[in-house]
Amino acid sequence: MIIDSNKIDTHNEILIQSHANKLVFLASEIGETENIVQKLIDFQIAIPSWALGTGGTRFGRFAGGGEPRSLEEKIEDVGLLHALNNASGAISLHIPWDIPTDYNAIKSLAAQHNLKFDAVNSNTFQDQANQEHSYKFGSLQNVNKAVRKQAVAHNIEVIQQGIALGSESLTVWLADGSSFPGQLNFRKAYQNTLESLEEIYAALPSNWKLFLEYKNAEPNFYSTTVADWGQSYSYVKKLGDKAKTLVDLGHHLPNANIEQIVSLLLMEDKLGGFHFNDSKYGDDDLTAGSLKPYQLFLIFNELVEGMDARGMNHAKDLGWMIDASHNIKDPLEDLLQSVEAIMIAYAQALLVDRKALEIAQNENDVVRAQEILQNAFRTDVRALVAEARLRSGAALNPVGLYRDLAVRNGLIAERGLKTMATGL
Ligand code: AOS
Ligand code: ZN
Ligand code: ZN
Ligand code: ZN
Repeated sequence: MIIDSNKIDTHNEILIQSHANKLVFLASEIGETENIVQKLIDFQIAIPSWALGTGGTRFGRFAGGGEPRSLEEKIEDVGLLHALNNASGAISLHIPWDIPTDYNAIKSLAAQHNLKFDAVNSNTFQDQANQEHSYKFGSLQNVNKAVRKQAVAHNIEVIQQGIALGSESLTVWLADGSSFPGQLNFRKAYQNTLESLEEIYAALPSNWKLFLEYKNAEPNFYSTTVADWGQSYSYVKKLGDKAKTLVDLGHHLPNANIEQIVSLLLMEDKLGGFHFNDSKYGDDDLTAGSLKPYQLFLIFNELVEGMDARGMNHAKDLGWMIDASHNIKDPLEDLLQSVEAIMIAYAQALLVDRKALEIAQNENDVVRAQEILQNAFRTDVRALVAEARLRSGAALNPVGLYRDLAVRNGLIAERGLKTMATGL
Protein backbone atom coordinates (compact mmCIF):
# COMPACT_ATOMS: atom_id res chain seq x y z
CA MET A 1 0.00 0.00 0.00
CA ILE A 2 1.32 3.40 -0.97
CA ILE A 3 -0.07 6.78 -0.01
CA ASP A 4 -0.67 8.83 -3.10
CA SER A 5 0.69 12.37 -2.89
CA ASN A 6 -2.61 13.66 -4.36
CA LYS A 7 -4.39 12.31 -1.31
CA ILE A 8 -2.00 14.19 0.92
CA ASP A 9 -2.56 17.40 -1.06
CA THR A 10 -6.33 17.08 -0.84
CA HIS A 11 -6.08 16.48 2.91
CA ASN A 12 -3.79 19.49 3.33
CA GLU A 13 -6.04 21.76 1.26
CA ILE A 14 -8.90 21.20 3.68
CA LEU A 15 -6.76 22.06 6.70
CA ILE A 16 -4.54 24.74 5.23
CA GLN A 17 -6.51 27.83 6.28
CA SER A 18 -6.82 26.86 9.91
CA HIS A 19 -3.13 25.85 9.91
CA ALA A 20 -2.07 29.17 8.39
CA ASN A 21 -4.00 31.08 11.07
CA LYS A 22 -2.28 29.15 13.85
CA LEU A 23 1.11 29.70 12.29
CA VAL A 24 0.59 33.45 11.97
CA PHE A 25 -0.50 33.64 15.59
CA LEU A 26 2.51 31.59 16.72
CA ALA A 27 4.91 33.74 14.72
CA SER A 28 3.45 36.82 16.39
CA GLU A 29 4.22 35.23 19.76
CA ILE A 30 7.68 33.80 19.17
CA GLY A 31 9.05 35.86 16.29
CA GLU A 32 11.31 34.15 13.80
CA THR A 33 10.07 30.66 12.87
CA GLU A 34 12.03 29.88 9.70
CA ASN A 35 15.10 28.55 11.48
CA ILE A 36 13.06 26.22 13.69
CA VAL A 37 10.97 24.91 10.79
CA GLN A 38 14.13 24.10 8.84
CA LYS A 39 15.58 22.20 11.80
CA LEU A 40 12.34 20.26 12.14
CA ILE A 41 12.38 19.36 8.45
CA ASP A 42 15.90 17.96 8.85
CA PHE A 43 15.14 15.98 11.99
CA GLN A 44 14.41 12.29 11.37
CA ILE A 45 13.55 9.57 13.86
CA ALA A 46 14.25 5.93 13.12
CA ILE A 47 11.45 3.43 13.50
CA PRO A 48 12.28 0.07 15.06
CA SER A 49 11.27 -2.86 12.91
CA TRP A 50 9.95 -4.64 16.01
CA ALA A 51 7.39 -1.94 16.83
CA LEU A 52 5.31 -2.46 13.69
CA GLY A 53 3.31 -5.34 15.10
CA THR A 54 1.59 -5.43 18.49
CA GLY A 55 4.16 -6.40 21.06
CA GLY A 56 2.24 -8.32 23.63
CA THR A 57 3.32 -9.00 27.18
CA ARG A 58 4.31 -12.21 28.91
CA PHE A 59 0.58 -12.63 29.63
CA GLY A 60 -0.48 -12.63 26.04
CA ARG A 61 -0.48 -10.95 22.72
CA PHE A 62 -3.50 -9.50 21.02
CA ALA A 63 -2.53 -9.35 17.40
CA GLY A 64 -3.81 -6.54 15.25
CA GLY A 65 -4.63 -7.24 11.64
CA GLY A 66 -2.46 -6.50 8.64
CA GLU A 67 0.81 -6.66 10.55
CA PRO A 68 3.95 -6.95 8.44
CA ARG A 69 4.92 -10.54 7.70
CA SER A 70 8.36 -9.91 6.27
CA LEU A 71 11.17 -7.40 6.25
CA GLU A 72 9.78 -6.05 2.97
CA GLU A 73 6.42 -5.36 4.61
CA LYS A 74 8.11 -3.74 7.61
CA ILE A 75 9.90 -1.39 5.23
CA GLU A 76 6.59 -0.66 3.52
CA ASP A 77 5.03 0.19 6.89
CA VAL A 78 7.80 2.63 7.75
CA GLY A 79 7.41 4.02 4.23
CA LEU A 80 3.75 4.73 5.05
CA LEU A 81 4.72 6.56 8.22
CA HIS A 82 7.36 8.56 6.39
CA ALA A 83 4.93 9.51 3.62
CA LEU A 84 2.53 10.81 6.27
CA ASN A 85 5.01 12.73 8.44
CA ASN A 86 8.27 12.98 6.52
CA ALA A 87 10.02 12.58 9.87
CA SER A 88 10.47 8.80 9.99
CA GLY A 89 13.11 8.44 7.31
CA ALA A 90 14.94 5.44 8.75
CA ILE A 91 14.39 1.92 10.01
CA SER A 92 16.34 0.13 12.70
CA LEU A 93 16.65 -3.62 12.12
CA HIS A 94 16.96 -6.38 14.69
CA ILE A 95 18.96 -9.44 13.68
CA PRO A 96 17.97 -12.29 13.33
CA TRP A 97 14.36 -11.09 13.42
CA ASP A 98 15.06 -9.23 10.18
CA ILE A 99 17.37 -11.01 7.81
CA PRO A 100 17.44 -9.75 4.26
CA THR A 101 17.52 -12.46 1.66
CA ASP A 102 18.44 -10.10 -1.15
CA TYR A 103 20.39 -7.07 0.05
CA ASN A 104 20.12 -5.11 -3.16
CA ALA A 105 16.38 -5.64 -3.39
CA ILE A 106 15.93 -4.55 0.25
CA LYS A 107 18.13 -1.51 -0.30
CA SER A 108 16.25 -0.43 -3.37
CA LEU A 109 12.88 -0.96 -1.65
CA ALA A 110 14.05 1.26 1.22
CA ALA A 111 15.32 3.85 -1.26
CA GLN A 112 11.94 3.90 -3.02
CA HIS A 113 10.43 4.95 0.30
CA ASN A 114 13.28 7.41 1.03
CA LEU A 115 14.39 5.34 4.00
CA LYS A 116 17.85 4.83 5.42
CA PHE A 117 19.05 2.01 7.63
CA ASP A 118 19.77 3.25 11.11
CA ALA A 119 21.51 1.20 13.81
CA VAL A 120 21.38 -2.57 13.44
CA ASN A 121 20.61 -4.43 16.67
CA SER A 122 22.13 -7.72 17.70
CA ASN A 123 20.19 -10.29 19.68
CA THR A 124 21.91 -12.46 22.26
CA PHE A 125 18.97 -12.46 24.62
CA GLN A 126 17.18 -15.34 22.90
CA ASP A 127 18.43 -18.68 21.68
CA GLN A 128 18.16 -19.16 17.95
CA ALA A 129 17.16 -22.43 16.35
CA ASN A 130 20.49 -23.49 14.91
CA GLN A 131 22.76 -22.21 17.62
CA GLU A 132 25.17 -24.39 19.56
CA HIS A 133 25.24 -22.75 22.99
CA SER A 134 22.46 -21.25 25.10
CA TYR A 135 22.30 -17.70 26.44
CA LYS A 136 20.37 -18.79 29.51
CA PHE A 137 23.19 -17.56 31.76
CA GLY A 138 24.20 -14.62 29.68
CA SER A 139 26.03 -13.97 26.45
CA LEU A 140 28.99 -11.58 26.46
CA GLN A 141 29.39 -12.08 30.21
CA ASN A 142 29.07 -15.87 30.20
CA VAL A 143 31.43 -17.90 32.38
CA ASN A 144 31.86 -20.24 29.41
CA LYS A 145 34.23 -18.87 26.78
CA ALA A 146 32.52 -20.81 23.98
CA VAL A 147 29.24 -19.00 24.67
CA ARG A 148 31.00 -15.65 24.66
CA LYS A 149 32.66 -16.50 21.35
CA GLN A 150 29.32 -17.41 19.80
CA ALA A 151 27.80 -14.12 20.99
CA VAL A 152 30.76 -12.11 19.69
CA ALA A 153 30.54 -13.89 16.33
CA HIS A 154 26.83 -13.04 16.13
CA ASN A 155 27.55 -9.35 16.74
CA ILE A 156 30.25 -9.36 14.06
CA GLU A 157 27.82 -10.96 11.65
CA VAL A 158 25.29 -8.23 12.44
CA ILE A 159 27.93 -5.63 11.62
CA GLN A 160 28.52 -7.36 8.26
CA GLN A 161 24.80 -7.28 7.50
CA GLY A 162 24.66 -3.64 8.51
CA ILE A 163 27.55 -2.84 6.17
CA ALA A 164 25.72 -4.53 3.31
CA LEU A 165 22.67 -2.34 4.00
CA GLY A 166 24.50 0.95 4.48
CA SER A 167 23.89 1.16 8.21
CA GLU A 168 26.58 2.90 10.29
CA SER A 169 26.00 1.76 13.83
CA LEU A 170 25.47 -1.31 15.97
CA THR A 171 23.29 -1.23 19.07
CA VAL A 172 24.19 -3.77 21.70
CA TRP A 173 21.62 -4.42 24.39
CA LEU A 174 22.41 -7.28 26.72
CA ALA A 175 19.98 -9.19 28.86
CA ASP A 176 23.09 -10.35 30.75
CA GLY A 177 22.96 -10.20 34.50
CA SER A 178 21.81 -12.41 37.34
CA SER A 179 18.54 -13.13 39.04
CA PHE A 180 19.85 -14.25 42.42
CA PRO A 181 22.54 -13.04 44.79
CA GLY A 182 25.66 -15.15 44.56
CA GLN A 183 24.91 -16.26 41.02
CA LEU A 184 27.58 -14.05 39.48
CA ASN A 185 30.95 -12.68 40.30
CA PHE A 186 30.20 -9.08 39.27
CA ARG A 187 33.81 -8.24 38.52
CA LYS A 188 34.35 -11.29 36.34
CA ALA A 189 31.06 -10.71 34.55
CA TYR A 190 32.19 -7.15 33.84
CA GLN A 191 35.59 -8.28 32.61
CA ASN A 192 34.20 -10.98 30.36
CA THR A 193 31.74 -8.48 28.93
CA LEU A 194 34.46 -5.92 28.33
CA GLU A 195 36.67 -8.47 26.60
CA SER A 196 33.78 -9.57 24.38
CA LEU A 197 32.88 -5.98 23.56
CA GLU A 198 36.50 -5.30 22.63
CA GLU A 199 36.36 -8.08 20.07
CA ILE A 200 33.15 -6.68 18.62
CA TYR A 201 34.56 -3.17 18.63
CA ALA A 202 37.60 -4.36 16.69
CA ALA A 203 35.29 -5.47 13.87
CA LEU A 204 33.67 -2.02 13.46
CA PRO A 205 34.42 -0.11 10.26
CA SER A 206 36.08 3.26 10.87
CA ASN A 207 32.91 5.27 10.17
CA TRP A 208 30.76 3.15 12.50
CA LYS A 209 29.61 3.62 16.07
CA LEU A 210 28.84 1.06 18.72
CA PHE A 211 25.97 2.02 21.01
CA LEU A 212 25.92 0.27 24.36
CA GLU A 213 22.43 0.37 25.82
CA TYR A 214 21.99 0.07 29.58
CA LYS A 215 19.01 -1.23 31.52
CA ASN A 216 18.42 -1.31 35.24
CA ALA A 217 16.55 -4.64 35.33
CA GLU A 218 14.60 -7.19 33.29
CA PRO A 219 14.82 -9.95 32.28
CA ASN A 220 17.31 -10.38 35.12
CA PHE A 221 16.01 -9.03 38.38
CA TYR A 222 18.96 -9.02 40.74
CA SER A 223 21.76 -7.52 38.64
CA THR A 224 22.26 -6.34 35.10
CA THR A 225 25.75 -6.34 33.66
CA VAL A 226 25.22 -3.01 31.88
CA ALA A 227 22.78 -1.61 34.42
CA ASP A 228 23.06 2.14 34.25
CA TRP A 229 24.70 5.01 32.44
CA GLY A 230 27.76 4.89 34.68
CA GLN A 231 28.38 1.25 33.86
CA SER A 232 27.79 1.80 30.15
CA TYR A 233 30.12 4.80 30.32
CA SER A 234 32.81 2.73 31.97
CA TYR A 235 32.72 0.20 29.11
CA VAL A 236 32.51 2.67 26.24
CA LYS A 237 35.25 4.82 27.72
CA LYS A 238 37.58 1.82 27.64
CA LEU A 239 36.51 0.70 24.18
CA GLY A 240 37.36 3.91 22.33
CA ASP A 241 35.96 6.87 20.42
CA LYS A 242 33.51 4.89 18.30
CA ALA A 243 31.75 3.48 21.38
CA LYS A 244 28.95 5.51 22.95
CA THR A 245 26.18 5.09 25.47
CA LEU A 246 22.60 4.63 24.33
CA VAL A 247 19.84 5.98 26.54
CA ASP A 248 16.51 4.16 26.48
CA LEU A 249 14.09 6.32 28.44
CA GLY A 250 12.46 3.31 30.10
CA HIS A 251 15.64 1.78 31.49
CA HIS A 252 16.14 3.73 34.71
CA LEU A 253 15.29 3.35 38.34
CA PRO A 254 12.20 5.39 39.22
CA ASN A 255 12.60 9.18 39.21
CA ALA A 256 16.09 9.13 37.70
CA ASN A 257 17.09 12.53 36.37
CA ILE A 258 17.51 11.47 32.76
CA GLU A 259 18.11 14.99 31.49
CA GLN A 260 21.15 15.33 33.75
CA ILE A 261 22.49 11.97 32.54
CA VAL A 262 22.07 13.16 28.96
CA SER A 263 23.81 16.45 29.65
CA LEU A 264 26.86 14.83 31.23
CA LEU A 265 27.19 12.08 28.64
CA LEU A 266 27.11 14.76 25.94
CA MET A 267 29.75 16.75 27.77
CA GLU A 268 31.98 13.66 27.85
CA ASP A 269 31.31 13.00 24.13
CA LYS A 270 29.87 9.63 25.11
CA LEU A 271 26.21 10.06 24.24
CA GLY A 272 25.39 7.91 21.23
CA GLY A 273 21.66 8.08 20.88
CA PHE A 274 18.22 7.30 22.16
CA HIS A 275 15.50 4.79 22.36
CA PHE A 276 12.46 7.01 22.90
CA ASN A 277 9.40 5.76 24.70
CA ASP A 278 7.55 6.64 27.87
CA SER A 279 6.86 4.83 31.09
CA LYS A 280 5.34 5.04 34.50
CA TYR A 281 6.84 1.98 36.16
CA GLY A 282 9.71 0.42 34.25
CA ASP A 283 10.46 -0.55 30.69
CA ASP A 284 6.81 0.09 29.81
CA ASP A 285 7.63 1.03 26.21
CA LEU A 286 4.60 3.32 25.94
CA THR A 287 4.16 6.05 23.36
CA ALA A 288 6.81 8.78 23.67
CA GLY A 289 5.40 11.81 25.45
CA SER A 290 2.22 10.02 26.52
CA LEU A 291 2.99 10.30 30.24
CA LYS A 292 5.85 12.70 30.84
CA PRO A 293 5.98 15.28 28.08
CA TYR A 294 7.76 17.72 30.40
CA GLN A 295 10.56 15.24 30.99
CA LEU A 296 10.87 14.73 27.23
CA PHE A 297 11.12 18.49 26.79
CA LEU A 298 13.75 18.79 29.56
CA ILE A 299 15.79 16.07 27.84
CA PHE A 300 15.63 17.93 24.53
CA ASN A 301 16.47 21.13 26.33
CA GLU A 302 19.75 19.56 27.47
CA LEU A 303 20.31 18.03 24.05
CA VAL A 304 19.95 21.32 22.20
CA GLU A 305 22.06 23.17 24.74
CA GLY A 306 24.77 20.50 24.84
CA MET A 307 24.88 19.84 21.10
CA ASP A 308 25.08 23.55 20.32
CA ALA A 309 27.86 23.97 22.87
CA ARG A 310 29.82 21.25 21.06
CA GLY A 311 28.90 22.50 17.57
CA MET A 312 27.08 19.27 16.76
CA ASN A 313 24.54 18.73 14.00
CA HIS A 314 21.19 18.03 15.68
CA ALA A 315 19.93 15.80 12.93
CA LYS A 316 23.02 13.76 12.21
CA ASP A 317 25.36 13.48 15.16
CA LEU A 318 23.24 11.30 17.45
CA GLY A 319 21.10 8.25 16.81
CA TRP A 320 17.40 9.11 17.22
CA MET A 321 15.34 5.97 17.51
CA ILE A 322 12.04 4.89 18.98
CA ASP A 323 11.79 1.71 21.02
CA ALA A 324 8.17 1.03 21.80
CA SER A 325 5.89 -1.93 21.99
CA HIS A 326 2.15 -2.21 22.45
CA ASN A 327 -0.69 -4.53 22.97
CA ILE A 328 -3.42 -1.95 22.67
CA LYS A 329 -2.99 0.60 19.89
CA ASP A 330 -2.60 0.27 16.17
CA PRO A 331 1.23 0.29 16.06
CA LEU A 332 1.37 2.68 13.12
CA GLU A 333 -0.90 5.23 14.79
CA ASP A 334 1.15 4.86 17.93
CA LEU A 335 4.40 5.51 16.08
CA LEU A 336 2.92 8.60 14.43
CA GLN A 337 2.04 9.85 17.91
CA SER A 338 5.54 9.11 19.23
CA VAL A 339 7.22 10.94 16.37
CA GLU A 340 4.92 13.92 16.83
CA ALA A 341 5.66 14.06 20.58
CA ILE A 342 9.40 13.95 19.92
CA MET A 343 9.18 16.71 17.32
CA ILE A 344 7.12 18.86 19.67
CA ALA A 345 9.63 18.44 22.50
CA TYR A 346 12.47 19.27 20.12
CA ALA A 347 10.67 22.36 18.77
CA GLN A 348 9.97 23.57 22.31
CA ALA A 349 13.61 23.09 23.25
CA LEU A 350 14.60 25.18 20.23
CA LEU A 351 12.39 27.96 21.61
CA VAL A 352 14.20 28.26 24.93
CA ASP A 353 15.80 31.66 25.33
CA ARG A 354 19.33 30.41 26.00
CA LYS A 355 20.90 33.80 26.66
CA ALA A 356 18.23 34.78 29.17
CA LEU A 357 18.53 31.37 30.84
CA GLU A 358 22.26 31.75 31.19
CA ILE A 359 21.83 35.16 32.79
CA ALA A 360 19.20 33.80 35.17
CA GLN A 361 21.53 30.94 36.11
CA ASN A 362 24.47 33.27 36.69
CA GLU A 363 22.30 35.47 38.88
CA ASN A 364 20.86 32.50 40.74
CA ASP A 365 17.44 33.70 39.65
CA VAL A 366 15.68 30.39 40.08
CA VAL A 367 12.22 31.79 39.44
CA ARG A 368 13.25 33.38 36.16
CA ALA A 369 14.98 30.17 35.06
CA GLN A 370 11.78 28.21 35.61
CA GLU A 371 9.74 30.86 33.79
CA ILE A 372 12.01 30.63 30.77
CA LEU A 373 11.80 26.86 30.53
CA GLN A 374 8.09 26.71 31.14
CA ASN A 375 7.35 29.52 28.70
CA ALA A 376 8.89 27.35 26.03
CA PHE A 377 7.20 24.17 27.24
CA ARG A 378 3.78 25.79 27.42
CA THR A 379 3.98 27.23 23.92
CA ASP A 380 1.78 25.30 21.53
CA VAL A 381 4.31 24.54 18.79
CA ARG A 382 2.19 22.04 16.90
CA ALA A 383 1.77 24.46 14.00
CA LEU A 384 5.57 24.59 13.57
CA VAL A 385 5.80 20.83 13.42
CA ALA A 386 2.88 20.75 10.99
CA GLU A 387 4.51 23.44 8.85
CA ALA A 388 7.66 21.33 8.61
CA ARG A 389 5.52 18.48 7.33
CA LEU A 390 3.62 20.68 4.90
CA ARG A 391 6.83 22.01 3.37
CA SER A 392 8.18 18.53 2.83
CA GLY A 393 5.06 17.20 1.19
CA ALA A 394 3.70 15.31 4.20
CA ALA A 395 0.33 15.55 5.92
CA LEU A 396 -0.81 18.36 8.21
CA ASN A 397 -2.55 15.77 10.38
CA PRO A 398 -0.88 12.36 9.90
CA VAL A 399 -3.09 10.36 12.27
CA GLY A 400 -6.20 12.02 10.80
CA LEU A 401 -5.20 11.17 7.25
CA TYR A 402 -4.18 7.63 8.24
CA ARG A 403 -7.70 7.14 9.55
CA ASP A 404 -9.43 8.90 6.66
CA LEU A 405 -7.64 6.68 4.19
CA ALA A 406 -8.44 3.60 6.31
CA VAL A 407 -4.83 2.50 5.94
CA ARG A 408 -5.19 -0.32 8.44
CA ASN A 409 -8.11 -1.79 6.53
CA GLY A 410 -6.05 -1.60 3.36
CA LEU A 411 -3.23 -3.47 5.07
CA ILE A 412 -5.63 -6.10 6.37
CA ALA A 413 -7.01 -6.54 2.85
CA GLU A 414 -3.48 -7.02 1.52
CA ARG A 415 -2.00 -9.13 4.28
CA GLY A 416 -4.89 -10.70 6.10
CA LEU A 417 -6.29 -10.43 9.58
CA LYS A 418 -4.16 -13.08 11.20
CA THR A 419 -0.59 -12.07 10.67
CA MET A 420 2.29 -12.70 12.96
CA ALA A 421 4.95 -10.07 13.15
CA THR A 422 8.38 -11.41 13.92
CA GLY A 423 10.12 -10.13 16.98
CA LEU A 424 9.00 -9.21 20.48
C1 AOS B 1 15.32 -4.00 25.78
O1 AOS B 1 14.70 -3.75 26.83
C2 AOS B 1 15.87 -2.96 24.97
O2 AOS B 1 15.13 -1.79 25.06
C3 AOS B 1 16.43 -3.24 23.58
O3 AOS B 1 16.59 -2.05 22.88
C4 AOS B 1 15.82 -4.31 22.75
O4 AOS B 1 16.73 -4.72 21.80
C5 AOS B 1 14.57 -3.92 22.02
O5 AOS B 1 13.62 -3.41 22.92
C6 AOS B 1 13.92 -5.08 21.28
O6 AOS B 1 13.47 -6.06 22.17
ZN1 ZN C 1 15.77 -0.11 23.91
ZN1 ZN D 1 13.81 -1.80 26.72
ZN1 ZN E 1 11.78 0.00 26.50
